[in-house]
Amino acid sequence: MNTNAFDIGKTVDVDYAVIADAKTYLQALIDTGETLPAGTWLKANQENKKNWDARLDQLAKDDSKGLNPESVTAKIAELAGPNDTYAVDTGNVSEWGVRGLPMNKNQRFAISGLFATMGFGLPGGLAGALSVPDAQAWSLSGDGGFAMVEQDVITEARYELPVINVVLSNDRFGFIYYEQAETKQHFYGVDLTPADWAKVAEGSVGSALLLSPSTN
Ligand SMILES: Cc1ncc(C[n+]2csc(CCOP(=O)(O)OP(=O)(O)O)c2C)c(N)n1
Repeated sequence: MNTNAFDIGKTVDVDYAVIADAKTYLQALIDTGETLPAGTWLKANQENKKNWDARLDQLAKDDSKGLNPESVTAKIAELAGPNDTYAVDTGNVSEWGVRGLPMNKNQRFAISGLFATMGFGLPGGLAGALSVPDAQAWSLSGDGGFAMVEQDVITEARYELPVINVVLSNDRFGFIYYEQAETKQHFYGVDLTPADWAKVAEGSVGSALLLSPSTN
């Protein structure tokens, strides 16, 4: 289902194509009043989803190995307002964002879907603040993606766009590190020199905070 016919069947063959806005179409389906009995597939996946949510909650509470990304997204979920915007960078951080950021109200989520361009998060946050000025704009980046465009925080300050930029630092190109690990390659070009991005931002605009498990 897509509003753009060109995108249908592009990456996977489809049995049944619908050219429509998902929200409108799903509502129209619900409005038919027709239902199917819950089969084993549905029940198994409802159970999977319950287990998965419990697992994410468990990780969010576990700081035994440092600050988990799940703890960070759980905190954002707690603070996020109904119209907030999230701009999420490319990398493992994309997965953390998809898993942890609430999209249950009128929040909007932007990601570099087609090109997977690193460095998308910070300017995306700026766009969020400009697009929905009466809500909180968030950006979520890995340290690699943030390092590419860090100077954009100066632009945010210049135009008084109060974006909350969250940087998940793991001192590596995490996504590529795991790709190399999974495909049993030697690690090459995936380690980043540790930098305190909170201090860099503080030097640029005056305020930033380094979070760790000991930060309340
Ligand atoms: C401009 C650009 N360069 C390289 C890549 C390939 N790439 C995809 S994810 C990634 C690593 C991202 O690292 P980081 O921003 O630190 O986030 P993490 O995966 O650690 O969460 C790289 C190099 C890309 N998608 N875009």
